[in-house]
Amino acid sequence: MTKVITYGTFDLFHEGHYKLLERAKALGDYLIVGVTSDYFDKCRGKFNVHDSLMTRVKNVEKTGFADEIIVEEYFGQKIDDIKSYDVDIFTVGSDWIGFFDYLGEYCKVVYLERTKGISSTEIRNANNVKLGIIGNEDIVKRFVQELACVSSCELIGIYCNDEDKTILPNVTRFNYMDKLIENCDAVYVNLPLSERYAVIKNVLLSGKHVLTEFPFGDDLDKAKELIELADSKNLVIMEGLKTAYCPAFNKLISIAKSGLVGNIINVEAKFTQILADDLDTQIKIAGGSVVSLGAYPLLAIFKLLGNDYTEVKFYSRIENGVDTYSKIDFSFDGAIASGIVAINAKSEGDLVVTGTKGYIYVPAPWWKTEYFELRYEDINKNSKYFYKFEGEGLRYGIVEFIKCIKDGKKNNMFLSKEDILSEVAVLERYKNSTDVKYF
Ligand code: C2G
Repeated sequence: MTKVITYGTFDLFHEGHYKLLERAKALGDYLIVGVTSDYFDKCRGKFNVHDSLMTRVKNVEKTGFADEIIVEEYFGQKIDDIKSYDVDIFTVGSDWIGFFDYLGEYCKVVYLERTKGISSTEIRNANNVKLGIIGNEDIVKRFVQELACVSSCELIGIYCNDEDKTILPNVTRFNYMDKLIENCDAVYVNLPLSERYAVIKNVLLSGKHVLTEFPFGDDLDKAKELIELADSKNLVIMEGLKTAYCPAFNKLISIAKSGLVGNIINVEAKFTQILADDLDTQIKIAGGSVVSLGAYPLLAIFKLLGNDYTEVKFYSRIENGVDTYSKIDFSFDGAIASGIVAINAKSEGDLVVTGTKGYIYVPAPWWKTEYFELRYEDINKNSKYFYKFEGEGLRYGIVEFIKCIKDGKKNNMFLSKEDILSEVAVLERYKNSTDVKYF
């Protein structure tokens, strides 16, 4: 019996996939099809896969060509599969010519002619989301670079009210904000917090989706108004806090919630920065510590312990009239938590989740989580988890934004509207100096 194996994502299953499987089957007697897992696709740079793994497996199954379907989860798995399934022929489309020659050491390698004129990328890109950018904070450059890794999305241009600011080359500059909005389906708003509310409202009233930088705001009524406005117009409104969307952070939350370290009784998250040598520049870049960085520890605390805290207290060191080092303490029913943020002081930027059976340790920078450890009294039980964090991480949020728009999803579980409002409520309390001790 000749055993054949082939692999693919098989997203938005089309004729090219069908013909490939048909010919792969004809190469032998038994066909094994490896369908890539979502995580593996992200690791190999495929970010906008539309269909779920189950849908993709079902579509392969429906063709009737596969005798066996397996999931491809890691680099190097092809060699393991060829050995363990005793495979005679590895085959894949001609777009991969040469790439898999190294498998020739284990079995025969056949490249089948790729079907011309059709691809999942083309299908996905048929209805590209037209995206505009309003603002030109420093992060815009990184955002544009990250956008290049996301398919189904086309950058229309930037509007920036500061004429002195240079715009990235190859990006169209619009002189009027309304003209940009008119030409887009969705807008990424990247402006100082004080200017954001009015612009977001304008974009929503024009019927366009909004992705805004963190924090979402520091005025609860205004935040609610924007969310309700988006809902009433069936528009997506999302906050672009990268950690919320990245794989390792989400695995960490799932593992913590599943009880592997027992009941969670304390969460300690720190994010400290010194971006510039002099404080004035530092303040200009970042603003105060709570408003510029508070969203990160709040995310970790609320995701792990929920939003129902019984008490919150703030401690802030003030320099030049701005909070440069702050601690936010929470009490929950049965747990406590604290976040430390700084724009002019430095300490370890780690995250520690204390449980009744052990703890989770995430080394700095935890907000770009790639690795974390579960640690116990008996060190033999310790385990380490690794997940890739691609580029600057902004792509994870952009992908979710585009997906929500395309699928007509108004809320997302990574950073829901309830999460956003909890964040804003804390920042509003801080702004109004409720429960703040200055030092
Ligand atoms: N294919 C084809 N003709 C097309 C499109 C795709 O023959 N018009 C083939 C591809 O060459 C591949 C298979 O269909 O053999 C699945 O394609 P994708 O889903 O795009 O998967 P791909 O990213 O090519 O992954 O480990 C995964 C494999 O390396 C292949």
